[in-house]
Amino acid sequence: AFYFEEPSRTFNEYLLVPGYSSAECRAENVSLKTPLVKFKKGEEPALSLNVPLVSAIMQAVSDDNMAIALAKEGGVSFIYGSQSIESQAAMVRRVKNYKAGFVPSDSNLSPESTLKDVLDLKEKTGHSTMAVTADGTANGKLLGVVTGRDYRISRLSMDTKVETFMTSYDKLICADLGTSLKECNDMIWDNKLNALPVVDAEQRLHYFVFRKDYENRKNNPNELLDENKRYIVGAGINTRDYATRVPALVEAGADVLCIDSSEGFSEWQKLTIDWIRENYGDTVKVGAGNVVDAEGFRFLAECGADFVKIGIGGGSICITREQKGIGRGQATATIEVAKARDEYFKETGIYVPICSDGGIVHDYHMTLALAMGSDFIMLGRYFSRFDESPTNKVQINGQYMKEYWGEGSARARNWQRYDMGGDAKLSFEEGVDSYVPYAGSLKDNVGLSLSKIKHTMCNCGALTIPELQQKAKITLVSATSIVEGGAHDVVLKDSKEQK
Ligand code: MZP
Repeated sequence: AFYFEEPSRTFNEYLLVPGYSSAECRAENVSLKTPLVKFKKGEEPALSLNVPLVSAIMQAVSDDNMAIALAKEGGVSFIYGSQSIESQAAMVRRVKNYKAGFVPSDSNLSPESTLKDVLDLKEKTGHSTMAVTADGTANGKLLGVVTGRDYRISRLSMDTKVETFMTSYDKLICADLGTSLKECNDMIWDNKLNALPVVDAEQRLHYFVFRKDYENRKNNPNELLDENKRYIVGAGINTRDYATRVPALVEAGADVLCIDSSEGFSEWQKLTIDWIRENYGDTVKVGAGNVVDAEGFRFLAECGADFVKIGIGGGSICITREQKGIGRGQATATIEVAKARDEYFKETGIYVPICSDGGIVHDYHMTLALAMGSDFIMLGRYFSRFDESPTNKVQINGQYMKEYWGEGSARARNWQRYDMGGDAKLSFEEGVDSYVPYAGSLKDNVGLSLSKIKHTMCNCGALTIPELQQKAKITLVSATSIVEGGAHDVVLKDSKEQK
């Protein structure tokens, strides 16, 4: 057997030691832009992230709703693959068709239409928002607007007639196509509207400007859109049904794919990438993984992966290490793979981004993962706690929780992620079904985490991620100094406040 010289370690065992910060080192000067897919020396990657966060390929994390919310903040979701090809492609399509405030001008809805009619059309067209007017045309009196998940929080039944809901939009004041966003917003405020329909010269309705959209967009320079002003979205695939799943996802508009496997150092991944290259050349971007050492990285890089994902057994819901005794501390795996990525770049001139996947507990773990060489980070538990995750919010002992379960749990039944090919289905679980404390909106939480990352980077004298990787000074910490790092030797007044 081969023995590694050093024990493998987790992020919790490390800290960053500050470096010199110049007066320039201010959070507002920090750029978190980072490559998502491989590129040649001197060239730009075909896809980049504005913030180094992607959401996990999991049922409890990444659906279309999450993807839109995260893209608005500059990251990317990978829509989970443990569902039918049709429903996964429909989720991708909904993200790609999402345009804030867009409504179809030929909806043909009338006051007699039911909420179900509206939702069916919304689903069919993939539009995020539907307008309902009194005579069913854009010229008619505006009765209501149906957006996102409104119907789930309302008490309306599917048979409710549209004329009985959302009648608060009783004024139809239109802006002309070409009116600036600022002018629209002024009209919204002056007329006490929540939304402003924008029409063309023939009075055809083109889109809505929402008060909230405007406010969000104004403060949101990170929003991640490709040339057509559509949100960027990823999707998970597996090493079994790729010949049918990949074409469906590509046709739906997925920008990037990722082979979702708990153990990626395998011929199955090579066969999957080979198939994609044979059929699509380099036009379809596909990440691969997961691996935890240099050998695994090189294998996948040579197979042609567009990025490589790192991590076995470190996920919060993962019991792979207990069940099978395989895995590696996430920090050690990241450090070794980053070194391999740099060597590969030196040798070939091809930079293959790496993604540390799983095991992030505190926000500073994100900064450590980046400093250790990760180009971006995949998170499951973190995103599952937000309003935008697809799971139920429940109250347990007076505290709000969200459900969060592993892809290797009996609940997810994502066996293809764990088996090694062939027909046999795995007979034991590698993940658990759990609760996580509800944390509020994605926007607020991501904003806070990124602010911490930026401030820490400034402490290290770095204004970009590559600069952080070059300048970071990282130290191992002893068990007793970890205790020193928290509040200690004081009696806390309110333990809830501390959390
Ligand atoms: P975390 O952010 O919750 O710590 O970890 C999320 C990651 O755990 C996922 O991106 C995936 O790689 C991994 N995962 C998902 N399901 C399981 C499982 O059931 C798992 N074992 O390990």
